[in-house]
Amino acid sequence: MVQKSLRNLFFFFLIANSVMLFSTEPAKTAPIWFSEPAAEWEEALPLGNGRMAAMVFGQLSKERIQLNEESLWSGAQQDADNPDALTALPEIRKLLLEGNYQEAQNVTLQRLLCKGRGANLGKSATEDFGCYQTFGDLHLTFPEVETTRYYRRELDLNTAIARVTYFIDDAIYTREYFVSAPDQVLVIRLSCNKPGKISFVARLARQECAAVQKEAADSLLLQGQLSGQKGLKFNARLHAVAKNGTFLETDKTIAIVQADSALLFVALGTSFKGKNPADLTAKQIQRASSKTFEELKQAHVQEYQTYFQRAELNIEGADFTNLSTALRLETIKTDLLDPQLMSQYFQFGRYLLISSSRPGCLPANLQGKWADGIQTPWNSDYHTNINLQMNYWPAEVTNLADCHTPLFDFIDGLRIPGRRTAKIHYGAKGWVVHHGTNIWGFTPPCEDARWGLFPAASGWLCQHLWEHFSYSQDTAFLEKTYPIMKEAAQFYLDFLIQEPGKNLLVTCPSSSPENSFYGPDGNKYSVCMGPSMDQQIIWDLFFNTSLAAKILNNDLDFAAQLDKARSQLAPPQIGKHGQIQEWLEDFDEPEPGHRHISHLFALYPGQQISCKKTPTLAQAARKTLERRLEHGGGHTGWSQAWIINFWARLKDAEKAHEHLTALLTKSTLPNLFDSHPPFGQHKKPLFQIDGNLGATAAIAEMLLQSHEGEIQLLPALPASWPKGHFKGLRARGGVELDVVWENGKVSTVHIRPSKTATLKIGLPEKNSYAYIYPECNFRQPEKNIVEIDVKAGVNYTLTCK
Ligand code: FUC
Repeated sequence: MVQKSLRNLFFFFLIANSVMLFSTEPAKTAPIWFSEPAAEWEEALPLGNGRMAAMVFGQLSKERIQLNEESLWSGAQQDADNPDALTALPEIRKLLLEGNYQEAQNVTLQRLLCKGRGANLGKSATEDFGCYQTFGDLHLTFPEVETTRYYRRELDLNTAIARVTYFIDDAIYTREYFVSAPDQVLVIRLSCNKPGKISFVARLARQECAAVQKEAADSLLLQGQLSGQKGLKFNARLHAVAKNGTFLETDKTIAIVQADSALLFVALGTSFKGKNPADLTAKQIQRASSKTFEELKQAHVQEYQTYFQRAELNIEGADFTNLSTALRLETIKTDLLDPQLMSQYFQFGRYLLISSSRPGCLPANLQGKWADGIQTPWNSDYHTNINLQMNYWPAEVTNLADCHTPLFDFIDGLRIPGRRTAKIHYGAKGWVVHHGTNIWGFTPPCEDARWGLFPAASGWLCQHLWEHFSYSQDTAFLEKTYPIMKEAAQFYLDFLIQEPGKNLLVTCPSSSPENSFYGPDGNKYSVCMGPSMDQQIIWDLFFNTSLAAKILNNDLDFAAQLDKARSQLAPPQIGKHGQIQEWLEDFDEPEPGHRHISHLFALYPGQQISCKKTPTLAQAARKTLERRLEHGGGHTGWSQAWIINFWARLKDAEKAHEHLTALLTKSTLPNLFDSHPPFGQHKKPLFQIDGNLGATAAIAEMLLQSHEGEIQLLPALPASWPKGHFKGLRARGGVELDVVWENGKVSTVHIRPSKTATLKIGLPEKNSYAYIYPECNFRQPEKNIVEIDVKAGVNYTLTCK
């Protein structure tokens, strides 16, 4: 019944909008909106300035705004490196070389892992590893409301402002919320079109380790210290300014009656890295409250838009903006197409990255910076066997390269503990990190080898340094970060062993992220040597580091050493199902539909496998994917997001679209957050940000690719996206592009090179080149390939037919 009326409604919208269906007017990104307050955290609206974060529920009489600050982590720095590992290493290697997986795994579990409890199976709130935690809540209690004539709660992605509007009789109430980066406070304005209507009580609360005191009629201070000797100290301050209202005398709350409007400021700080949160928050409140709301808002919007407005995407389609976001997500379950929702999802991904990863901040964790509770899912930490890396896949291509920098700083910070781990666990030079880490610099393999033994994570992280250079061509950056890549490579040069059977270099011991195989004795194992993902990551690292040395014209002996070792690495192999093998041997696996598809790293985000350069391997990658999917793969958000990227790289537009739709219909919460187990209240999966960000990168990958030495425009454009445009996407080689397309063909391209170079631009098959302005040296090796010599700083327009 509901489905039927929904269908009728959509039909009406389709007709009503058919006139504007193919309008060329670039639409602003539509807001995410609800017609009711959030009943659960997963329906609230996320705000953030990179460091602080807030979730806005928009409840009428009992408003809750949940607060976070990136450094509020339990735990502390610890020495978890295990000297016994090095003594066990030769024995484990010998056992693996003999094919004794049983014993090798046993010894690894007993002796190679960290001291202590590691990440304690993702429940480390009271352990040394620690856990990212909520800062607490701001509660606002308004007079009880019986009914409203109208209610709307929205997040405007163009301005990063959340807004709640409701009518009670003839009074129109508006609440506006934003987390300002320039002023480092959460700002809330409560207003009404009639005077004297704003009355409320505000309080701050945290479920543990904190106490609240009233500093003045208009100011509260929540202060605390997390448990443990080295537990972080933290402070939250709330300050209120009222227009024409009265402050009441209350205990531990701020109470205002009959104001025309009110402004609230929240500042949050911790003692992480020796900071003084009491001073910092006091200064932030003082500074912010000396400004008007309009000044604060203008500064916030201006700063935010310097990021957000760099890229734009409009995939044209019916306009469903009259439906709430939750309803739109329902509509696509009925097979109705909503390409605009996909454009919005793309911009929401960019919004999330901007709001959780600004320069100078910590990187976005498993939940970006939005996490509720004391024991957050998986500690809301940094998993480095896919999740952290995926968070940053959209950074370069969607023109948020500066939002990538928190990851670079973090990688740099892992070098010191990572060197210790390399030396103590493996007797190796360089630095290493395994499957997961935290803000305290945890680097050894954690509590269980089945997921914790992933020594390729440091190599993978270094790919991000290289990609930043690759997109920007910034040699000063390359020079600065080359030592980090070099040191990571040095670790693998020491860690790799010669596998006598095939006479190849392999990692040993290791595992293929979180997957297991049937050993020759029919039992299930994880510990092995030379899993494909390790080999591919190291290939990538050696290739990039060697190229970096050559570009910098420095360290050429080391580059030669890397080139030699790279040629000896076990290469991708094709197994009995026609698939890319996941392990060095063609093992079968108990879970052929496993969510990790690690052995396709070389296809994405790597470059060792590609349609043009290695068509046979690309075909095997396709088989791998098909096989995973036949067995139920892609059942988590991030796994689905990775799959979309794979299909895009395989140039299969319809499959990419099918999986993007699946992500939106199966793994997306009503506020567009990606979902992932564990399950919360009502057995619903909770939030994890990687799927959002991975799919944002995937949408870009469907529209623009640059990994094969040429810029490919619309390489995986589905039939249901016939018309649209993007602006400001970036390609490797220092190029920014805008593209307009119609009938699935490119019509206009604006090219903004930052480097004088020869560019190769590939158009969709049915497309050909028409004209370029300003004229430049031009060649056309194939009908749909254009080769041009461009000059840095000159803007070119290419028209196509
Ligand atoms: C990896 C994944 C899980 C989950 C966790 C946070 O270990 O295998 O699915 O995403 O990270």
